[in-house]
Amino acid sequence: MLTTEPADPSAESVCVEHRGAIAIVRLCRPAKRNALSDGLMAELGRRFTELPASVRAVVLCGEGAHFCAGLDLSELKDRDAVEGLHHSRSWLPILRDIEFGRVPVVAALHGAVVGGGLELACACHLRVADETAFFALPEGSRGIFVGGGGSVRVPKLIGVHRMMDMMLTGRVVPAAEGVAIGMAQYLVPPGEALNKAIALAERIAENAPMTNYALIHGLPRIAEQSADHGLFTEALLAGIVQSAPEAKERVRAFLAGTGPKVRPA
Ligand code: 1HE
Repeated sequence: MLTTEPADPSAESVCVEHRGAIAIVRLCRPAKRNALSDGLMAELGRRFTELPASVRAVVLCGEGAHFCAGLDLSELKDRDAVEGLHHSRSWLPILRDIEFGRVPVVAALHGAVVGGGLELACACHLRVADETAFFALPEGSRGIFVGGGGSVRVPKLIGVHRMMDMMLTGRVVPAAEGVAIGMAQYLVPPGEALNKAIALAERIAENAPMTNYALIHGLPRIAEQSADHGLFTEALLAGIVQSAPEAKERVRAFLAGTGPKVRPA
């Protein structure tokens, strides 16, 4: 069943559709290429924190010809250093709630995925790019800096040296190259990013919720721990996840010959 929840007309536009266990969160400001105004960011944060418990995976996408043109440059005011610092930090809890929320988030990318739009995409767990997608960090040419966690999240995907190149030279990375260097995990034909992202989200939603939760909260943290601490965290998560009744049932089903087998790709 598909239900559409109209966005609050007084707020900047973010729309949410529910399809069974999947929520599709859409940036709906195509006239401004889904530029991230303060209002849109607040609405995005609200939409993610208010997802009902029935949602087991989310798809994040953009309306119109582009995923997202980044920070709304028309709101770049004459801020002093302290105001600029606080504005930048105002994005962080919103992106943290996406990255470390309750459920995995799959970004469906097409057209421009630039500046803050790329930072937003990098807070998601999987990224699907169609062949029209292009990645850029034009902050260097605008005289500003990344401020939505990009300097932390982007190098984890593509390495400091590639981010340095994108910011120093304004290099625009096309979709296929973006996938090859780790910016996104999937490359699909033009117009297919949303369908592929929904298919992936539906597959993810079939997993035991506690396994998904352990993955999105555990893997990034373990990656930042020492090997010894990481192995201990892993053992703790393994113990908790396998103790869920649903996990026991899944293993029993496989042993009884009714659970799914792993097939060659
Ligand atoms: C905008 C924005 C925006 C479009 N803020 N209004 N981001 C950038 O530096 C990217 C700036 N945008 C572009 O390079 C292009 O607009 C696009 C490649 C994304 C799309 O091009 P196109 O030809 O489809 O659209 P357009 O004609 O350039 O833009 C349509 C309208 O959207 C136009 O407004 P209009 O009133 O004249 O119709 C544009 O002004 C408006 N628009 N992008 C405000 N970004 C946490 S720190 C993050 C720092 C950053 O993100 S820096 C990167 C900012």
